[in-house]
Amino acid sequence: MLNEFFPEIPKIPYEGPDSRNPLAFKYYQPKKKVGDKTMEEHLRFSVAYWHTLTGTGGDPFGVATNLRPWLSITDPMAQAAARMRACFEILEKLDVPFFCFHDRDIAPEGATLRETNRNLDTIVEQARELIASTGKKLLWGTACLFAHPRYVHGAATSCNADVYAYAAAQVKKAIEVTHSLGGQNYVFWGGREGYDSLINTDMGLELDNLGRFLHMAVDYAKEIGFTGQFLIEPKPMEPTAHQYDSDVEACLNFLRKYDLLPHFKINIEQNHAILAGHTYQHEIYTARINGVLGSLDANEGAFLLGWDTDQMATNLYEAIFPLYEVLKAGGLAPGGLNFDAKLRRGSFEPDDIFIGHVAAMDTYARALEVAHRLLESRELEDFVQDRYASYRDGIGAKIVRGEVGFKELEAYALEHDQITNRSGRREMLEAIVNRYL
Ligand code: XLS
Ligand code: NI
Ligand code: NI
Repeated sequence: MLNEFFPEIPKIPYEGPDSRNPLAFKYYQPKKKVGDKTMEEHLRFSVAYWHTLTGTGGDPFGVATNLRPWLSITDPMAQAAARMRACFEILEKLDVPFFCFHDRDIAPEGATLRETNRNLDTIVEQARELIASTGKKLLWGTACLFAHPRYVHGAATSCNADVYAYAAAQVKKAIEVTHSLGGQNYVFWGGREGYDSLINTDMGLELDNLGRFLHMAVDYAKEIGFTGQFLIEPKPMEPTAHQYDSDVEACLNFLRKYDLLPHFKINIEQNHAILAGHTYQHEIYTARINGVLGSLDANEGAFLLGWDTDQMATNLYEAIFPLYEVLKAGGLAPGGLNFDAKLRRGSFEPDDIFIGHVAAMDTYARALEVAHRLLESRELEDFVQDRYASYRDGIGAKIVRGEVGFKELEAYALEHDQITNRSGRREMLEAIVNRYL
């Protein structure tokens, strides 16, 4: 096992619910069966490179705080290589099977695009060897089309065609790299694909250009034989005032309009859902009933703050219904649960990386078991089924079968205008859920 950067951290053991050790699992047991699959197969955990390896702890008001063993290495490429080794040490010690990255998380930009691509190739070669020797896998790759100043006005929605071309070159390379590492998905999060103000924006052209861009990606993937799942990740705002892929429904509309629906599924993030004014469950449910549930960015936003705080998920209750939806959808694969989550700025010591992931992994493991028992019991399912019973025969069945129009319904209503409703019993149902915690 790799043991270069965190020598004091052992491979995280399972000690069970009575353990008081922050560096031990209380609930997560990869091989434990929950229904017909193991926890590991259900949850498909992934470490997010940008937060866990590249993140600094800096925020808009303060500088970096994170103490990381590789920061003493000053040469950028040597530091990048050290971070990649540290990534695999973290994956092994946490028993996390997957990781995800943006191109620029893993290797630094050079002075030219050619040099940048060479830097990337060097680190990708190293990642390939580490994948081969550890058996870890790439859940998804993506391109960072938002950090560099060239993307100040967007990438595939930039007003500047040279920027559009550069973004295309970058995504082309990122898809190649993802393909070469056996990546199971490829994500598009349009950080700056939106606008700051409509006063200087041609929204129609920008959206058409984004549609064209994604078609080029689909065509190129086909050309090189990349069969991983393409995912689009909605977020309503930040850093833009409005991001075009604002929520699952907006993505569905966009994908349908530009004829991209057959090629894309959705990567849903809790913090983005709540920024859009939705629950995580709402977004996953919407994706599920439209057949586009792809993958999850598993984090937790602060309900009182209006930005993407990307916290490690530790709120058990909030994790239950998202997993209930995943179970109803029949699972996430080839997607997974990617910890797009960073430690709080005050949690800056190296072992916080492990403490934070263990806390979140245990939260989801426990939530999975609760969601599974709840679904198996059918207590909620039966109630909901019964609530809509009026659509199973009589006039309801005729509505569902499309056999009646307004005239027939009027004739029916004239004969049945003394209506009785039944209670929705929300409080009773919430109390039922509490029995499963
Ligand atoms: C930012 C996004 C980003 C994507 C990948 O808010 O969550 O991290 O997941 O580009
Ligand atoms: Ni994300
Ligand atoms: Ni995010």
